[in-house]
Amino acid sequence: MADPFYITTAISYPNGPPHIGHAYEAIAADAVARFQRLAGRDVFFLTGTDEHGLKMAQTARDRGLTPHALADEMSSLFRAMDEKLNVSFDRFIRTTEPAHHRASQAIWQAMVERGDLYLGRYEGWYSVRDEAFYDEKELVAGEGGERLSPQGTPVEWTVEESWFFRLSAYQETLLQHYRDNPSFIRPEARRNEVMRFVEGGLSDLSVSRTSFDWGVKVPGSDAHVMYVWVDALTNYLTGVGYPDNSDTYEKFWPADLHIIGKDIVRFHTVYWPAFLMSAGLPLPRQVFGHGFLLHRGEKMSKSLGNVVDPNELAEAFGVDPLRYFLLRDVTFGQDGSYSAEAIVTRVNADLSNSFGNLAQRTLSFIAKNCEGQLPQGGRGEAADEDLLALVRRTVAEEVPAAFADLALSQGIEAWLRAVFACNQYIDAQAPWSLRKTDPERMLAVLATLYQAIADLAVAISPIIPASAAKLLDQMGVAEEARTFAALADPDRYARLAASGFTLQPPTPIFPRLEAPAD
Ligand code: ME8
Repeated sequence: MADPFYITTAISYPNGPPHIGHAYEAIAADAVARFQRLAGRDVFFLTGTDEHGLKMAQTARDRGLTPHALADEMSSLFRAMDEKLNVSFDRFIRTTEPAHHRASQAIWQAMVERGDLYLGRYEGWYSVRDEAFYDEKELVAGEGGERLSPQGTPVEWTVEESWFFRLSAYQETLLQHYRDNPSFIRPEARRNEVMRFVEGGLSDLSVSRTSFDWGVKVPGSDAHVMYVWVDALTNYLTGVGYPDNSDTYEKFWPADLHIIGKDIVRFHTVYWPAFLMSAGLPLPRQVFGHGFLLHRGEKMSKSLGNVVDPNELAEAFGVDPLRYFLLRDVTFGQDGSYSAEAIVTRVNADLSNSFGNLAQRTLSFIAKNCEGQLPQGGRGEAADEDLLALVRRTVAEEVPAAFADLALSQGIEAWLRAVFACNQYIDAQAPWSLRKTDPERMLAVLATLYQAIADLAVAISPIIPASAAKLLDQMGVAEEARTFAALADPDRYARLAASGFTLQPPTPIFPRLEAPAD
């Protein structure tokens, strides 16, 4: 039985359409999910929308809609974006689903039973944009002297009856957990921030609201709805069947990896593990806080007019070029910048000119000069074995090690180095000259290149799945042979060559992109 691997993204607020930051997170998580599938894990990949809370209620009111109607409209755009970007989720969860209400009430009840919830009165600052409570000492002054949250969003003074969660009781247990599990919070810089924050002391957390009713009802306390983060975080349990379906829950919980943005690390690494400990449930193995995507180095905001629709980018450049750019140019865990020019430059250099050109020249040459038959035999030389050994090391060791460690851009760089080595090899061996001078040698060169290209296509498939599949289809590599385990089979090429597969004249996989007009 394959080892389970449970991966999640954050669930997005559907108070507006998705932006490129949402696309980035979905694509990164998808690459990891696809990589783990190729590595033989039994993957469950959860994503979805976070539909409760004051932000949703206020946006709906401004638009003259019910919150539910707003959530329906926008959630479908998130789902459509995921489908367009080839995000291979196993479940798209919506927190308005009845199953999710049951899960949230079940974890709430477990926290009650532990004695960690008590009724009190909240007086303090709340940011609707962040859906977060802040201590006075965390606030910063805005340009006009007004109080702002540390994220720069407006805060309002809030006074209401509220249920509280005894977060203060978990300070030491949390710190001990971080110390015992150094990879619980990644990257390292985020772990340090969280540890400083928790060492500074934890206040009990207000976990219910009475001033509006758009949320999950608190069991036995009808005037209260749960604070949106309590129900939002619980989506990770609902997603695998808690509390109704114990089989999938037992199989996949605890999650292996929560992929989220850096702005919500505190919710995932302080509140979430504390709720789980209180409820007596196991903790996720790892939380990875990725960086923010900036447009030409600027934060995206509606007032700057640079909130880019990911669907438009995918239309303009293609899904795989966009995926490749985001995962190659942005070091996972750090902030990154994008622009149309940067996408065009990167994709043309790496995909069109390097990998695409390598595949296109090799395959069309074979289709034309070997009557479509895969080259076999011929006179091998040391250079062939050297190249294949380098490719093997790349696809069997470097790329999987980097991807498993979430060093996505490093894995891609290792892959690209092997592509460059193939291009050097083809230039040095010049099969087009050998055709007349030494056809026996030509056969060995072409066979070497064919194997190298097929293996490189498999290894990069988590990043550019549709293009890799198209290329492997053209090359006759069977679907079941597109895994890391299959790459370890030394006879795979000989079997394919002997299968009688006929290579048709190929169509280019990565057409060159045009620079944008303006
Ligand atoms: O935070 N670049 O929802 P959200 C990269 N509902 N990532 C970005 C980004 C950017 N410019 N802007 C946002 C929420 N993100 C909550 C999550 S999880 C139980 C609840 C990331 O729609 C952000 O960091 O504001 C988060 O991980 C995700 O997009 C959804 O953000």
